[in-house]
Amino acid sequence: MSLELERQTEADGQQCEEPAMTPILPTIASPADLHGLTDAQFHQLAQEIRDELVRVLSLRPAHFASNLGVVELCLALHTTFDFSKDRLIWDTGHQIYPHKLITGRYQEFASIRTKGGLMGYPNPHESDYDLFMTGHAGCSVSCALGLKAGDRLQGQTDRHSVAVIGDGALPSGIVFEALNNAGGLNENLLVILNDNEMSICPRVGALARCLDQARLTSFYQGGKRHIRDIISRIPLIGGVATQLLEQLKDGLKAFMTGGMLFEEMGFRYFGPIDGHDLPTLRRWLRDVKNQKGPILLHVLTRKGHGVPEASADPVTYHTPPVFEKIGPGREILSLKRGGSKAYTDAISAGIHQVMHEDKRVCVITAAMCQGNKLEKVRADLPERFFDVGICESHAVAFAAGLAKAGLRPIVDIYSTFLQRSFDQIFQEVALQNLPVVFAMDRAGVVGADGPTHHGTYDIPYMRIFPNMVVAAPGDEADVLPMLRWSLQHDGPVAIRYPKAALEKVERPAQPIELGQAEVFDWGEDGVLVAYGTFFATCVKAAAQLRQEGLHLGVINARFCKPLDKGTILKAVEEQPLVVTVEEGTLEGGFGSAVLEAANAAGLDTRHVVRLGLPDAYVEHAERHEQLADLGLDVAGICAAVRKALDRKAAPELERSR
Ligand SMILES: Cc1ncc(C[n+]2csc(CCOP(=O)(O)OP(=O)(O)O)c2C)c(N)n1
Repeated sequence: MSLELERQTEADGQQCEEPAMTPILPTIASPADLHGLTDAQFHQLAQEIRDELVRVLSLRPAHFASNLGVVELCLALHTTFDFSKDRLIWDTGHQIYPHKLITGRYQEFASIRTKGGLMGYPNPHESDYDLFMTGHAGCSVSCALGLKAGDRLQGQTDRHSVAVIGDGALPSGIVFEALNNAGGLNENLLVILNDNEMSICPRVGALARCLDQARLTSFYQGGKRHIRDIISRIPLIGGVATQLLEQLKDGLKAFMTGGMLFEEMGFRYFGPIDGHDLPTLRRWLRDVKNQKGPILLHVLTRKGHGVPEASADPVTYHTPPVFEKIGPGREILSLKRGGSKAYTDAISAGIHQVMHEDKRVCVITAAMCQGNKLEKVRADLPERFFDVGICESHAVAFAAGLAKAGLRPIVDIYSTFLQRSFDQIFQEVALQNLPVVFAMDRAGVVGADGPTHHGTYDIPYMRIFPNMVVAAPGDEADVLPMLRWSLQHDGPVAIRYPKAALEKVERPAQPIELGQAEVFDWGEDGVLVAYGTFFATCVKAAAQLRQEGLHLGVINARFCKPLDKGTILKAVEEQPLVVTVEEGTLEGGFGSAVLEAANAAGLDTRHVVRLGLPDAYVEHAERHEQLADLGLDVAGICAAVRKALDRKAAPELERSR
């Protein structure tokens, strides 16, 4: 290796001037305005960015600790490269707020994650500095490599390509596919590993141990100086001997720093360096900027840096609830926890219970122990709790193995992230008819995270497999019985539930039976067929319509596949109006299943109305705003019924009761 990059991570030794009194952040309209700032001004700017993060993010839940941790890295990147032409991809995109603040979006920053405001993730509609709209982890290296190869093929060889990836996202399978490809192509690509020792929860797996090894910097720094000394003291060696010693040095360096893995994959590994020391960061970035081939720069940061509570408890402060701002010593004054219990609470409590009832039951999360609320299970039953990291495809194939071995795995993954595992759901689970239960969290609209995170597509992507049971509890009362039932079923079962507060519909208990809907009320003027937790909303809508003199029945469908044809097709045959209601895309969803079954039975379906998510990406907003805009709240369902019944008055749609 020719370049001598062995530098200490101490500050340049430049003297810090007194911080300027006038705020700097409001004057940064684009990264070009960063040029010419002194070290003291950069220091002040970093502080102002953190203050702005605290000011805005204390008002609403948002990614907090990850953004505090990348302030210096963001400033260093934007002062070393020109991302108006160079390429920058922040993996996942949840840590992009400092980047937004210095790329022309400071004035709008207070609107972040609100309806009509800035998105909490990269968004090319907002700025040319955001190249992809993302929110799922692991694709940065692939995209940056593709951009580099694409630019090169079009003669734009002066464009640099940079991916910043966290140590939590690093173990994703796709990252290794990309590293392998990059090492093979030998493209000039810079991958920055932002190592803060955390995913959302503490990072897991063997790679974590490898990175921990890299933190033994004092040993490494001392070791490499020692080797350099030895080489320089050997007189008059040349040719092969020098080369061998250089190779030995590189090998030892990589081994000692945990970078061997990357070196083996064709990357030159540099670091680890202090990611909060801006002069050091800038110097290293300048050094690696014009190196040839793929480079990995290992940067050590601290999640929550600059806010003591956030750095001490990065799990809570990954996305904290609303909090009271900073006290005199920059501490957070109080977190405002609270709110009602959600479906995730009921499912995780149910999982805990069934794991006690049946020793064969295991649970698998893909780095979402906190989001899935599985902390109690992890503490109580660690042997049957598996956090596999951000590796959804692996999670599903691993569950298939557990099932084949005779266990009863529950794969607890958000609907949107489970998309990663589509092929493993098909081949390793469905095709083998293995008893794997998919607990699909966040199925439906999720509010402020927006289009990358809505659980929109799981009904269609699950119902296409012949032997997959596709189910959804209608309310809280259905949750535990459905979970228990699913574990008795001899084949795969997918259960979806939304990011919503628990609701309970008062009624006598009706046991869960395969493919059986629950008729809550049959109705006279029509029937609302709810798939999932819109059951409670439909009961409220029916009550409201009753006051207007309309008697709408309500069916809690419980199963999309197998569909309760006996009940639902009877409704299509007998009722003047059938409204299907689901919290998923209408393209191939529950309503489509009803139409397909009715069509196959030769029934007239002109009086079947489907309510659900449109064939469009739903923007970020509060969940209740999204449901209202989509006509999926009580008012929307009532309006749809009124409209349909007016239409029904037209002679060609008139049906006898
Ligand atoms: C495919 C996928 N699975 C899960 C998540 C949820 N998630 C968002 S951020 C995150 C942790 C990422 O850790 P890391 O990459 O180290 O970034 P950090 O927050 O530590 O800076 C996870 C698991 C996701 N965004 N995408």
